Amino acid sequence: MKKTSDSVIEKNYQVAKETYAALGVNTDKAILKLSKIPISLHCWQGDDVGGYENTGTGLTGGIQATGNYPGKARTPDELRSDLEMVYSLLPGKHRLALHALYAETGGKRVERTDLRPEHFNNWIGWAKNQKIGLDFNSTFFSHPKSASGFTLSHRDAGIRKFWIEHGIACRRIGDAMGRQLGTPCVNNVWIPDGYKDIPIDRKTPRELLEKSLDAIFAEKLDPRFHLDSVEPKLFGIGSESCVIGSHEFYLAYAAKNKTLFCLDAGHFHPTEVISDKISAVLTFLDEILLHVSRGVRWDSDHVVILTDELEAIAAEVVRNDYLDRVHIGLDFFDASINRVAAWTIGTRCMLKALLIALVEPTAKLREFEIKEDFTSRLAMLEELKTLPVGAVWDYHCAQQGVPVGSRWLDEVKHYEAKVLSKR
Ligand code: RNT
Ligand code: ZN
Repeated sequence: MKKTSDSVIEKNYQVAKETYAALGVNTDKAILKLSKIPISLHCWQGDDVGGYENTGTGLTGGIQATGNYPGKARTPDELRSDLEMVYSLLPGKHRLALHALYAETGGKRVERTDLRPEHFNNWIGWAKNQKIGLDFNSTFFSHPKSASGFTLSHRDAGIRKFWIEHGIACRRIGDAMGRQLGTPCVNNVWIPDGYKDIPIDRKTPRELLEKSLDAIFAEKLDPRFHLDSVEPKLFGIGSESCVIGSHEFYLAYAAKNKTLFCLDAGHFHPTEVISDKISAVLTFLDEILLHVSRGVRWDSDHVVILTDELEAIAAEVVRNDYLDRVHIGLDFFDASINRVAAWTIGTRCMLKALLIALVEPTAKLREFEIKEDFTSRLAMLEELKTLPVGAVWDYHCAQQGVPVGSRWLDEVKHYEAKVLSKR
């Protein structure tokens, strides 16, 4: 296929710029703003949430990566190489979210309670070189001590203690990351705890979970380097009837304890959307974390694409001026396609959705709404959908020195032939 030439990209941009200017939108400003929004890429798309710890349990916790596309990253070095490829295809500077099971322990078995910042030295050094920030997640799954499906809310005090110590160790790691990289590390807690079938007692495990979280968060950490976040969900595989860390539980916990709250797009009833929840929770909370994902019929963690909901999420963040209060992270894992492409598609779509929001004539739409002219509001929203935002996106990519249009795919195919297929 013939590729768009630079002069066409430039010409198309000038037309688009005039089109948007007629609506009072400055596209130069929009792309400048977009270039400063970091997306936190999730390391676990690169190896199907496997990690390099080898506890022998495989992936547990009621989440699942399906597919066996060749080329998955078998070592942290391979994962970093794949990530460098992805970052080279994205306009802007982004971040990386790690999970505790991506520690590098030099071949020694280090228990999760004993993980220390030094086990992430390679990651931190690499992040410094790449000039990217790191976020973190403690790992409460894929471990013999989570085999019962319970961790921080387990009735056994010994098991709870183990996971509390893991949580504490991870906060120190996150704090070290934040200090060394000079940007706050968002440290997210998600636990799988829950019952497959109808429990008699939902109260005791929730009370235990509160106590465990309090113990983990007891040590005060400087928010300039470290931010705590808690992530609820509706159900998992094997926890269909009751999840201990449910929405109400964590929303109340976050409000009371001033932690961040994580909204994962796949963690609600299928007709519920997180776009509608952002302003609701930010009326009361200072900051939130997003796990942008795409559930297909269930919390399936499909690759993020440019859906109406993705556009709505971006629009909520941009229209309400929440960019400083919303940490945008991704959370999907597809093992059925090229994993580097999966990351690239999802992140580029997230950025495109933000761009669409940034070139929206929001003031005009707001005016219609205030005047109760809902006819004009609807009409304009629909007209906006076919404006030439693609030309603005292409120009932005060209300006940032990253592939325009589907050219990125050629690079991924080349990388696949040269690197991934040899694994
Ligand atoms: C699980 C949560 C959680 C995980 C990652 C791997 O349903 O979404 O965020 O996907 O921690
Ligand atoms: Zn998530």
